[in-house]
Amino acid sequence: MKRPLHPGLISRQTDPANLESLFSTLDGRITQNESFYVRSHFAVPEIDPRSWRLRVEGAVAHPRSLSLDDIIKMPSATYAGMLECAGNGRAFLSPKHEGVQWELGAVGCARWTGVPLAAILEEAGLNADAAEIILEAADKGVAEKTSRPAAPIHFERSIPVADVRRRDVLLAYAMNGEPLPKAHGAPLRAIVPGWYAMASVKWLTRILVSRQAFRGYFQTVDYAYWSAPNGMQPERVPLSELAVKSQIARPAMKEAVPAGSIYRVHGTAWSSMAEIRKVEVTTNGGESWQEAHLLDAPLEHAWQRWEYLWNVPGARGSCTLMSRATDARGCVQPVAHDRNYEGYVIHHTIPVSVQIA
Ligand SMILES: Nc1nc2c(c(=O)[nH]1)N[C@H]1C(S)=C(S)[C@@H](COP(=O)(O)O)O[C@H]1N2
Ligand SMILES: [Mo]
Repeated sequence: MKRPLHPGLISRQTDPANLESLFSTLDGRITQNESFYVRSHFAVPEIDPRSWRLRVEGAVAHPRSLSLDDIIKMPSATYAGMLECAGNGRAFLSPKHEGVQWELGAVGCARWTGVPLAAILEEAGLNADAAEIILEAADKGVAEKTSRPAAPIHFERSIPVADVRRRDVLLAYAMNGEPLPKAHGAPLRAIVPGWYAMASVKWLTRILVSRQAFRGYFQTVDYAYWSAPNGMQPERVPLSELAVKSQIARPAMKEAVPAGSIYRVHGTAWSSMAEIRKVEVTTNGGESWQEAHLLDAPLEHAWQRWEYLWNVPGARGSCTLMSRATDARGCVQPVAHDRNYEGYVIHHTIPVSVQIA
């Protein structure tokens, strides 16, 4: 029997397909491949895994051209790592921001298997003056935020050399024990844990070691924000680290909750390279907050599930819930969106209104 392509996903855009997961169906800590959100800027590229090569070039002693077999034969690593799109939650912003109108589901956590990027760079021999690693992909098209007609560009993104090791960057060929699905970057994608997922480049074709800071479209025009430290000239800075955040899976927005019941409010929480210290829940629009129970032990690159047993009032009416995470560094979710990030880094406490019925 042929499995439907995306049964558990909500379409947010077609051509290319952009799909979000139903966060309200959150169950285990790991998101299944069929339910994992898909965020692609261009059409899925046609790649024949037999002729596919990963080129490793630039400021290295031994440039390489690796087949998928070469990569699979290297010592592998596996970890549970979450990905969140930098635009997750954009639909809740007011005023509206342009871009895909993601609600809660442009986020997930999967087990990735692959080769550490550090091992590949070690084999190639980084030059002493190597500064950044540019991850170049096979997909290509005309960038959205350019005046047309413009030449097509490839999707590409860079990471500083120091972050490759510090963040356990992986070149993954398997997702939850299955070969990496096409939509998620087959045959090989990067996983950059702790960063917004635009850095986790899919359909990799080239690792280019650069001596300069890369200024590509997807880290200057898109997926970047204006910064002007100490009155300096404003410049575009690439988005990178995930901000501390929690989300409520249930109740879902506008759900009817039985009056007088005990209701299990639950969700997940995460932060970049820091464990979650606590999650608090309000059921009265922020007047008072109660501490939720963390269900998962901290695991470096994964999210943590939490729950709170709510004594639902006996009287009918409407109610506003919110959750608020604090990480081990003391970072707390803010009450409002920071507009300097435009339609990205949406991690404020998002209200969930329910009907007590
Ligand atoms: N080559 C390529 N890599 C990409 C993208 C893309 O469009 N092309 N989208 C990025 C963005 S914005 C996100 S949020 C994640 C989504 O990964 P997923 O589709 O596996 O969930 O992939 C990133 N890697
Ligand atoms: Mo994204």
